[in-house]
Amino acid sequence: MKDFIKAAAHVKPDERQLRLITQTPFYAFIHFSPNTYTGLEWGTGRESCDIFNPAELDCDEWCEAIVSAGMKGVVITAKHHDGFCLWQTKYTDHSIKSSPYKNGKGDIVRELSDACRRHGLKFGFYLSPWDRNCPLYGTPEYNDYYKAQLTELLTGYGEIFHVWFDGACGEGANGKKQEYDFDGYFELIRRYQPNATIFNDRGIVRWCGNESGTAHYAEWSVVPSELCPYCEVQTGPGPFAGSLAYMYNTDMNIGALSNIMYSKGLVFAPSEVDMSIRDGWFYHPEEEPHSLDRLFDTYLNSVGSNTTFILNIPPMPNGRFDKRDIARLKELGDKIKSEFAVNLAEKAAVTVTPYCGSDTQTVLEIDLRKKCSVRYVDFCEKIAEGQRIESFIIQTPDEYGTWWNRAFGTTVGARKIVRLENIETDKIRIFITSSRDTPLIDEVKVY
Ligand code: FUL
Repeated sequence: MKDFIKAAAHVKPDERQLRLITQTPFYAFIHFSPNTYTGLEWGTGRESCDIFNPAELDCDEWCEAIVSAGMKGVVITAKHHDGFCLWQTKYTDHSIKSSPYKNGKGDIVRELSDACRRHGLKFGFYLSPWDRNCPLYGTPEYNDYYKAQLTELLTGYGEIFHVWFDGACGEGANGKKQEYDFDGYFELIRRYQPNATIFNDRGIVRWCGNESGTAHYAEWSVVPSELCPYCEVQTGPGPFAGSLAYMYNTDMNIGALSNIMYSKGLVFAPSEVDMSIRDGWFYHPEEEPHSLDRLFDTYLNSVGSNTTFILNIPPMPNGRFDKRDIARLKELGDKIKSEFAVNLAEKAAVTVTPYCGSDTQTVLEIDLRKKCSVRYVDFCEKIAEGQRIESFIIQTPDEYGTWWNRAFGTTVGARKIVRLENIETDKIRIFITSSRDTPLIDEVKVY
């Protein structure tokens, strides 16, 4: 058991995963398709291309709004389940070329990828495997069609940072379901965009298990290989290896010891929280953007809880973002900036002491050198070396020097932001109460 726990502590991200979780943890999603015009969330695939005409489309405006929220990239639905393609694909007429937009000459994937470069944003795409329009769907030939489209997107639009695969697999136009060739799809991405990360409900970046913006109570990037068959297995089997066939992302304790000891081996697969700024993924005029508090809480619960965060903003039928969404994005960006503006630990003295001689329990004491009002403790593990911390406590002393527990936490990983209720203190302890190997804290910030 001991050796297995140690091995679990040394399961590491690959370069792509590391880049995403440390450099691009917050990015935008854009859902845009005939659904924007019909009010549906899942199009039937029988929509006329004539309805798609975003005459006032302005990808620079999208990018400015996205940048204002502090996001670092964009992923657009190049094709959603209705099969309508937003780019000039050679393989179907159910696309922008049959629409009135720019007299059939438009290419929104091109417009957005160019705008992203102008605004310093990374660009990625969603290509729905489920296609309710394509007559080939449900046959082996569909996988060739899908791969041909994937190749167009991977080779025609510059650097792609993230490719998003939806797990949905419904019936197509002929009533049949499709067996997706994910191995083949992934192989193409590796060939043409070796630096891209891949989202899939079962890894390489995996689904957090809900669409309401909540990381798990303990969010582990080290999970059983049974859950993420496309990731490299980095350990031997757990001491009780058996079957975890029942396990899915919606389970609450995916990476917990009580679970991984039954696995056949462990992989590194960070989780991504996906949520829309409004209830729907597509634009519905009657919906309002979520409150600033809800969005900021989600940010703390995702980026601040060892997951990445993809936040959807749906364009309106005219191709613009709703002014209410633009304003909310800016408020969110401003709030993130102002809450994390002054790092009180910048000049602090930090001492690290093993607790009672244990190398897996450690006390980090941060001497802020003067009384401050503390709202957040923000710290991370050296995630390139793996994820180790199981639990921690934040403590501050009272006027007699007695240390009191102020907050409890579980995992840390790439980043943990702990919210405190404006505690007046000059000293803080992060007491790592359990770790799978010597905890390696990379950075501690206090706000
Ligand atoms: C789901 C899809 O079915 C929704 O329409 C949306 O695209 C969401 C992000 O993923 O699985």
